[in-house]
Amino acid sequence: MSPIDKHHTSAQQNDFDAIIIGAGFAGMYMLHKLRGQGLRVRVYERGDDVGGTWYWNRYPGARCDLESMDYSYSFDDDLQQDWDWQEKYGTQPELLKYASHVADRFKLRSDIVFKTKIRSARYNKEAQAWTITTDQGDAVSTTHLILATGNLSTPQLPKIKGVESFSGRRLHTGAWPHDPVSFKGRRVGIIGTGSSAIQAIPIIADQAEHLTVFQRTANFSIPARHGPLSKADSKAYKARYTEHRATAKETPFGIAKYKTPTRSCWDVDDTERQNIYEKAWAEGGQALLFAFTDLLTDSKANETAAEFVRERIRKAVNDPAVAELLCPKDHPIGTKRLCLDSSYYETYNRGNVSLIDVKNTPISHIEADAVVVGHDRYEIDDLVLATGYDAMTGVARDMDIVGEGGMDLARLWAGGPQTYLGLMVANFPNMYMITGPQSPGVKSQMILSIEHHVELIAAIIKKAQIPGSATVRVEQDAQDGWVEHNNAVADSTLYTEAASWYMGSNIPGKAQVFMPYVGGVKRYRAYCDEVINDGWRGLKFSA
Ligand code: N01
Repeated sequence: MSPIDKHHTSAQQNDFDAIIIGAGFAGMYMLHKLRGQGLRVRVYERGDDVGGTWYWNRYPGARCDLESMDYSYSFDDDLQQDWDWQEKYGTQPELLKYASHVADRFKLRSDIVFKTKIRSARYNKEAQAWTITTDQGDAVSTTHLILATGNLSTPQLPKIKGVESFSGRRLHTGAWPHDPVSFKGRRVGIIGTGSSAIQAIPIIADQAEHLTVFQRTANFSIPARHGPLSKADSKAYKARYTEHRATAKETPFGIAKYKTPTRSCWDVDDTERQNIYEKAWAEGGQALLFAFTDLLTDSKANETAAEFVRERIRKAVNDPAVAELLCPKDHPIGTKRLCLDSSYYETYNRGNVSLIDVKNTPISHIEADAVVVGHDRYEIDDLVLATGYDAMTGVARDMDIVGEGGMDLARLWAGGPQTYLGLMVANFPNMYMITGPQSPGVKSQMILSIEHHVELIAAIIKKAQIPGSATVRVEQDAQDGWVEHNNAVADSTLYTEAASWYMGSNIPGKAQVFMPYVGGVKRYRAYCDEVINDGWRGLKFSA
């Protein structure tokens, strides 16, 4: 008899009403919410403290690309009024401090088991329970299972020959050491030019003797224009917090100031269009993408914005050949996550920074002390891997999650994720995902989407507590309809033209399917409201 079977035959009642995997912003709020409903809840977290993304991503320059006043919890007015953000965009240390403050304030840590990784989760129909096993050898049962595992939490080593044999310091941005890392006097190589690298490069360049950047795909980046947050600005925002939070829910991205655009790019002449882009560039942040209705649906419209940014890159970088290499030309702007930076392009004007194109001549292999590209050998002391994540579905591949009828989640999703609203999966009863694939999560202000999902899950669980409703299943038709809708919305945009982690393109062998919901926050929330008003259409509650 396996430990799992033994556990079930001896248990009269499940150990917990709910188990939550992950103690980032999603897991913390879910714990607070369910405890408030009187449930017995346990959270498992592989790190040794709360914070999720902000616990792991300690690379130099790590900060949020959404403004702190928006990227924060709204569920408790006292919390949002009491907490004072110091800078416009939260730094990783400040965000981690905020997570810790929330954990203290709501006394969350007593129900979180740290330094524990979940190995497997299996549904047992007879026991009406999930059994969870951990890397510490525990097996516990729960009525409800909630994956608060994040979308970018499975760091990827690049599939480059010899990467394991590098004998200097090898650092992945998503699993950065906790002790400070100094690059003073070091020859550093960095692979990757996504959001993480674009934040880290200017800071590493400032310290290192020499920094060599290995770029496969140039990315569009916009100045963050970040700086200190004045007490007066913070106070004014807080005075209208309720209104800002409500407005955010009516926008595509979940940010109050990025309203749904109303004009096509072709409604204005070239001069006015240029002025609008100039204004968005001066404002910084994601504003540029919300300038017109058709930037992400019409290639020609998109090209007007893309060329505007390329012109800014050419102006910022002194060497025309380097500038041209930094100009993205193989994907529409905004179809990969738009990066925000502080002096990224200008960093290439420094004498101690070189840019190596590894698109035309890929990195052939890595040796103990060098990265080899074709016939060229770049000797380095430290190798920084800013090579991203097995995004959105990586966790399903990492854990052994088995639902009804022996259905294996990783196998089910081998051809791309299948979910109902990015929230639940057919044949996985009482299992929920916070900002799962096919929900707007990563294409929105994440904490707003987390709060929405936490509240939906809490409401489903409340309904399941009514006698005779304990098991919640997704109807296959409802799921198929949502998958079809998700794909149709993505296909009506330019998003599918980019080889991005949204598409799974960064992981060799992964199905190329567009994963997030890009219909926008407002539309998604309206759809969910309809589902609820229709008696939780698509969900079946049974004894
Ligand atoms: O990862 P990425 P990231 N040889 O996947 C390159 C969020 N985030 O950690 O594009 C050479 O974007 C790869 O090249 P290519 C944000 O949502 C947010 O930077 O595949 N290069 C790419 O350049 C973001 O989108 C914040 O051709 C290789 C890079 O590595 C997401 O996290 C900050 C390679 C990976 O870029 C992920 O960002 C940071 C190889 N074999 C991150 N393999 C903020 O809030 C991979 N690459 C600000």
